[in-house]
Amino acid sequence: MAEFQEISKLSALHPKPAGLVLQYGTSGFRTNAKQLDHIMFRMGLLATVRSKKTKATIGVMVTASHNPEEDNGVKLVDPMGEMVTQDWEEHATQLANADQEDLLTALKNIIEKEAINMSQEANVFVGKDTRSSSASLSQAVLDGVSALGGHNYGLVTTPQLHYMVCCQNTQGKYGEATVEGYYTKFCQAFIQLTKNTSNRTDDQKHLCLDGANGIGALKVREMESHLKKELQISLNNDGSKGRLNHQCGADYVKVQQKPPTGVKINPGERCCSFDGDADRIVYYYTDSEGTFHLLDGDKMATLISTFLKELLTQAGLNLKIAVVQTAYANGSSTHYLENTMKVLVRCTKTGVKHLHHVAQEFDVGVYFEANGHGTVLFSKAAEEKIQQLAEDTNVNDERKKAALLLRNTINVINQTVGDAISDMLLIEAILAIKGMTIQQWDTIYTDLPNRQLKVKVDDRRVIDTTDAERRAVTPAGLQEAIDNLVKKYRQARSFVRPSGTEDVVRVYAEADTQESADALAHEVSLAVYRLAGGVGDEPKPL
Ligand code: G16
Repeated sequence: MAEFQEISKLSALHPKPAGLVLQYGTSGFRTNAKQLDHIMFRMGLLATVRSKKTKATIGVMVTASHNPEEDNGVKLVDPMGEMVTQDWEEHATQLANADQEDLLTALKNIIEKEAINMSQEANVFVGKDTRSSSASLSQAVLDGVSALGGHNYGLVTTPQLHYMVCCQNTQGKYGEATVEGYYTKFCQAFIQLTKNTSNRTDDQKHLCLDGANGIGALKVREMESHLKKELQISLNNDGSKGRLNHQCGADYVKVQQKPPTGVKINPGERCCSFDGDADRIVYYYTDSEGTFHLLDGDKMATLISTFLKELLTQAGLNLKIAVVQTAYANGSSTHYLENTMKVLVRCTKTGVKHLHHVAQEFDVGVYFEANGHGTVLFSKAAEEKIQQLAEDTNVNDERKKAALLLRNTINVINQTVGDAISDMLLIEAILAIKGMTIQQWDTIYTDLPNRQLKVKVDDRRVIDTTDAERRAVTPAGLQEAIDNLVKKYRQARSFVRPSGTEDVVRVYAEADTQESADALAHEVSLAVYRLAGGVGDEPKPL
């Protein structure tokens, strides 16, 4: 076929370095940008055949999100804006690792296995973040799709690309498939939600935002006029001078448990940080003594699910609500959700794709990773019931008001994926409606002190886990060592897992005091270093 000749010709411009093996990880392929050119080209090919298979538009996002500037990555976005399915992740890994001369055979195998009609039209949306390597790498993706007509969106946040793929495949039902359509949809919902909170002062409308020197900063600037001053953002780390994710951004703030370097924060001021591609957000403030307080994904899940549960009760709607978390969820949050709020809590493996699928099992599924990546999913039936009630002329004022608030809440949420911009608008609206300060939100429950560390090992795949990553199955003796260390501390918990986005093993520990959490995290790191092939210097105490 002519297409295959074209692919042979173009693939020679994007050769695979011999011997390089990469895996489709937590969120696609991710490594140093220098190693990714052939991967991008091949993901362009794969997205095209995925599009033919699904007869729908497929997204390709070029980003390494929270990783450092020199890294990059790529992931595929499925028709409803969700992550690509597991069996296609496997196709992706196979295609990525085929030797240069075997590329066509690998591609033909996928086409055959999936029974793809190659004469079917294809449509691919390509987006990229602001990394310096993203321009040429997204061009490599476009080379992969060029024979079949892809659409280049240029600079967008990851969630904007997910949103546009969904809009395109729902013929505009979810919204207009443009960046402008995105701002219109979410900002209008925000204005509607906050319209009866007009006595808010400018101080209450003010939010200090760290854009991680990434694409989120550019997009917030573009969006600002749509907010009609109902949210007044002072933007730091807007990309004009600092480096992407360097001493700033959601991952830095969450892991280091401190504000971004160089940002002046007034005591009590409400602040938040995006990550490099704006799919994560965390909130924080410092108190009058200068102590830093973090409100992470767990705190957001709690605030949002409390708000939704109250509205569902007021609306008299019997819908099943659940919160989906991962092993990183602070023990206090799970305890509060289960015992005080009495909502169902589920735990999954790390990775939005895992949380998203579990959340789909409920009428209202609130999912958040502690690192600030999350959203809310409403089942079709739930949306219809809310819509009917909002339009019903025979219901009392209280139920009607609750139904209208629920309807606008649905519209302010990007249900395709965790989205820092949409989450920010939702949290800001909830705080405004409840007349709540960030300090009041923070006191809903108190986090157990915790610590996250990274350990470098020779091959992180030696660690295999089970029970939603809460227990290590291999290497031998590691879990036993962790169990024995955990016993030494009060209210303690710890687990380890290989990262799917960085070449490290992640260690998490929590306990009754910060000293204990730090000591436990250090001791567990040492166990990983000794039993799982640590490289470089032994981990030092904090
Ligand atoms: C990605 C995923 C998240 C995950 C994070 C860290 O986030 O989308 O679900 O929590 O990586 O994953 P890991 O611990 O496996 O490295 P992002 O914001 O980098 O796309």
